[in-house]
Order: sequence, then C-alpha cells, then structure tokens
Amino acid sequence: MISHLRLNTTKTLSEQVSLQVDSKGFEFIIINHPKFDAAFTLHGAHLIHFQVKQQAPLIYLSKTALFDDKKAIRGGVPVCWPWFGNTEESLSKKLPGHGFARTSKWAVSIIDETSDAIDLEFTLSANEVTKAIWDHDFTLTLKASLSDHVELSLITQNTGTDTFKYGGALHSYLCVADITQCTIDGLASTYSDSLDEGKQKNAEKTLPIDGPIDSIYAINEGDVIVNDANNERKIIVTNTGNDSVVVWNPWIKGAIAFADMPDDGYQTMMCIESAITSKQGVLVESGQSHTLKTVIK
Ligand code: TA6
Repeated sequence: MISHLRLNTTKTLSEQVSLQVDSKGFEFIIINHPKFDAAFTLHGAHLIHFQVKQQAPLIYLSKTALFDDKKAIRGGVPVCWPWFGNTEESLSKKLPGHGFARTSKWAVSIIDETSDAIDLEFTLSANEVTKAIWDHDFTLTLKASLSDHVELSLITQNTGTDTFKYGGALHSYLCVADITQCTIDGLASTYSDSLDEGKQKNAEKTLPIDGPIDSIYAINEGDVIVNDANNERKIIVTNTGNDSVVVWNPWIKGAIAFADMPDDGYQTMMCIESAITSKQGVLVESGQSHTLKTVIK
C-alpha cells in the first residue's frame, strides 16, 4: 500500500524500524515487524499504514495522498488538534481546519519492540509557530502500540499556567473492501447531521452506507463495529476520552472534489473517529493532562 512511495532508508532506528525519505526528503518511519507492517510520517505523527501479515490493510491511505509539509495527508489517522473541523474562532482568524497538529513536525521519542508489538511515542511541544496560532503552552504525546491491532493514545498536557480548552479527533480512515457492502453497528439512536446544518436526526440501528455521510454521534463508550463484508471481517473501534464518534465518507462528488483522492477512492474507506466535537471541549488545567484514545482491531 505504500510501495509506490519509493522511499530510501536514511537511518536504521532499531531492528524493525527505519527512517526513510521520499525524493523530496519527506520523512517516514517504516516498521517491518515479523507480524505486521506499518508506517508513520513525522509530519503530523500520522499513522499512514497498518497491515497484519496475510490480512487486508486495516488503515486506508489515498493512492494520491500528497506528502507536503504544508498539507494534511489524506488517509491514515490524522491527529486533529486543538480543535475539531472549523470553529467560529478558527474561521474568523482564518486558522487551519482541524487544527495544526496534523501539519506540524513531531519528534519520535521512544521505540520499544517485542516479538508481538512495537511501541512508539511521538511528541510535539508549544513553539513560536504553534503559539502564533494558539497561544498556550502544551506538550502533546501520541503513544502508538502496534501488534495484531492498533492502539493510539493522544495525551494533551497543559504545561502553562492557565487552564485551556481543546477539541479534536483521531480521525481514523479505515480500509474496507467495498463501502456499499458495509454496515455499521454500535452507534447511538440519534445523530447530528453535518451535511444538513447539524440537524438532530434519528439513526437506524444498523447503519447502511449508501451515500455521503458526515454524522456526529454523541457517544463515548461501547464498540463501533464496521461490518466489512467483502473482506469477511468486522473492524471494531473502541474509543475513550472522546465525547463523540464521527462517521464520514465523502462519496463520489466529495472524492472528485479532492485533489488528493482518486475519484473512486471513497469506495474503500470509512472514517470512524474518536472525537471531541462539543463546543465546551475538554478543559485541561495547568499541570494536568487528558487522554483521547482509539483502539482499532
Ligand atoms: O470528520 C469529518 C470531517 O470534518 C468532514 O466534515 C470532512 O471535511 C473531513 O473531516 C475531512 O476534512 P479535511 O480537512 O481533512 O479535508
């Protein structure tokens, strides 16, 4: 799924992990574990690939995703932070949608590997660039534990003196065989429809996917199950620290409008996001931290 990127190794970080670059010097952390393959970019601490050997990939990456240090990557698990989508403030100040974490360069700080798993830790701390956008002191840590499944924990630490509010998402793009053959279970009985001015609507118990969808379900417990029928599997997503689950697929018109997704790219992806979307967000006091997590099996 990432072989088309034509990467060259610049540094071996451990037996199974290397730092690789594309022809423009864009940096990737490539993981070749005996039981699975995975890849991150340092740009955004973005998981762009995860596949257990002999299985279909779990995470979708657009074949035409752009690897550019100014842009967000289409696919994988974008770290949307410190706000979700656009807020009144981000619109009025012309700040980036879904915040700046996904377009910032992170550092990789810990790598621990066993015969079953690899744990990595990425960090991003407040700096001049982030302070010009969002004037708070913070350290953001993405802990990734990869084994026969994916666990991502985003820890927001307030290193300043004042309480701050944040929102965001682990905006996971799941890889499915055929979206028209997928259904979703485990969502709430009502949702806010972002395609219809956020109107509250009643949901079906088992959700079919037969058109564009951008829905916010105000749930923060239980499993969300994607029945990926043509892969003969169920993808189970378990979130914690969130206030909602966002379900998104742009469908054909949306895919055509994206420069970084093939026109048929919507057919093999489904976003199930561990999100903080409410206006009140999460308040983090000075010296305190909050964890937003997703587990994808
Ligand atoms: O999470 C759903 C959403 O906010 C949609 O409204 C959609 O625009 C999507 O994220 C992708 O956003 P992006 O900024 O990555 O194009």
